[in-house]
Amino acid sequence: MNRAADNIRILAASMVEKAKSGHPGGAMGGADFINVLYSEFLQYDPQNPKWVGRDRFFLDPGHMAPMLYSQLALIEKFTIDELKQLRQWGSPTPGHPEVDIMRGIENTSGPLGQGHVFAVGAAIAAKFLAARTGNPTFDKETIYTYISDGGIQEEISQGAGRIAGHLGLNNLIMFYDSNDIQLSTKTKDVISEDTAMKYRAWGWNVIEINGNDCEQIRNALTAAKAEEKRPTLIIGKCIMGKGARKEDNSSYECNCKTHGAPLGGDAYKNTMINLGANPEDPFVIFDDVKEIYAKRAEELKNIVSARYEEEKAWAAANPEKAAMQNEWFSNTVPKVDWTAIQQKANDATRNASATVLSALAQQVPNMICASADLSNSDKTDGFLKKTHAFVNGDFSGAFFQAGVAELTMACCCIGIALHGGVIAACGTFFVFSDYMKPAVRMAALMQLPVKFIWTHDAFRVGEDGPTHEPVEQEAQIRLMEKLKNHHGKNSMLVLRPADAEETTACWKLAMENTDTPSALILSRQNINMLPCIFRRIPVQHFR
Ligand SMILES: Cc1ncc(C[n+]2csc(CCOP(=O)(O)OP(=O)(O)O)c2C)c(N)n1
Ligand SMILES: [Mg+2]
Repeated sequence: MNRAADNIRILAASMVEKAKSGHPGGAMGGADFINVLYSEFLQYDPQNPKWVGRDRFFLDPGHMAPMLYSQLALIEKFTIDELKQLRQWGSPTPGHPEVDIMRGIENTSGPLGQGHVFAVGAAIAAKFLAARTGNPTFDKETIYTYISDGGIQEEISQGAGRIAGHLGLNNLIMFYDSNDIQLSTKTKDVISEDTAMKYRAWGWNVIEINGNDCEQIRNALTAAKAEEKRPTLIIGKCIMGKGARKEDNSSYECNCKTHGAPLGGDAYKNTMINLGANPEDPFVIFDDVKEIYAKRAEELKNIVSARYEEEKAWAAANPEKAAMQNEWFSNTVPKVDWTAIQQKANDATRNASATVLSALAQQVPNMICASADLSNSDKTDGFLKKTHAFVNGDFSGAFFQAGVAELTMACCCIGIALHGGVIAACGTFFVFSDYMKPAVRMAALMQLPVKFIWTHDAFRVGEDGPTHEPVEQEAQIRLMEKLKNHHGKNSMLVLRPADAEETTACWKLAMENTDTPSALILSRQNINMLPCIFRRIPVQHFR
């Protein structure tokens, strides 16, 4: 087992060395955990990466890409040649991982803090799908995530910790690579909280281990999987740059310098020798390591086929639900009777949105709507009134009360979308889109069809004063809209309906947009209907 972890360390350090830039230290420290996870716990189908019931692994610190790519090379998702192209233009191994399910990368990561909140969203999606479909596979799914000191310090971890604990997401297991080192300082220079106690206070099951000890990692993961009520945090004390040596062959462990630079020259050579590699030919997967993963591939065949059998039995007993589930996961546009939606003349567009949301709640069974404690103001309550909110132990509703945490809410919605099978929407005041932009940007990069509902769109918010008046927000979001994504399309679709009828049409466009995020910018105040000669044209003709 240690050989496999050393193999990951060797590959990760060599990738960075070859690229002449990157982050070896964290990757080398986290290798033991990721190796135990992939060789003994993570349940996935090597032949079918998009299997809906697979366990998912969400990386938070994207700078630890070399660890993930090396691990994925051990399961044959990347070739050695691809590892050699780390951080090169156009390569499949960019400096920070970009979502690619076929290669086993569940999320784009880079901005610290967001990745583990995507995992919270995915865990919510799994609970929701289990409740909606009754398919036992969703109850068996485990969402793993890996966080580092940076993510723990990011404010968003407060929202994620609160929500996962509050909702009792026992299908979520988070490993904290606690290596006492961050980019520019030792952690003790900036943090003195009791992190374990913090997560316990949020209702998590917290296990503290030596993060480089296979046996302890294994036991912690086993206990975490057995946990029935709470999310689990495994705090692993890890050694930054484990196995690294300096040019004089003294220890290069626990050193800030290995965070973001190649080990370099003789330090690199000494490290390779120390880890059992040939410095002249380091890009090798050892035979005994191949054996470990070949054995796991065999085990996975049995695990997966048993799961498929179970899914088949469920589908045979529930053919309608099974057909529905297939549609949900194929990203088809949901069927909605748009013509039946009756708007009130001269209504505020947020109210018109509520009318649409009410229809969506009834007609789109795989939709989750969220609000950051403004549902009665942003009018997502149109949706809420037709369902009920998630509570600990009961995910039969479809409304997610996120509390006052706009960025967390947005990231959870992204995680829901990443999980697949579920459409996510979330609302707040437009002015607070400022708190969400980092996530909107990630949704755009990942081309996820999350719907952002932003109300109180103008200076006419009035009596609340300048703090609540969105003045420059639309210019910002329009700028993001027009940036082209990887497919040459606008990064997002931003819609600002001019009256109640247009609100229905805009919601239709948003629901039909399955490959970028959409935003609806809506008014608080009533708006006169446009004097439109086309008013009688049915809404399905709007394009
Ligand atoms: C939101 C955000 N802020 C800052 C950075 C830049 N950055 C990358 S890694 C890092 C700190 C890393 O510390 P840690 O997470 O403990 O990783 P380690 O050094 O242990 O590998 C920082 C500040 C970032 N990627 N994202
Ligand atoms: Mg660290």
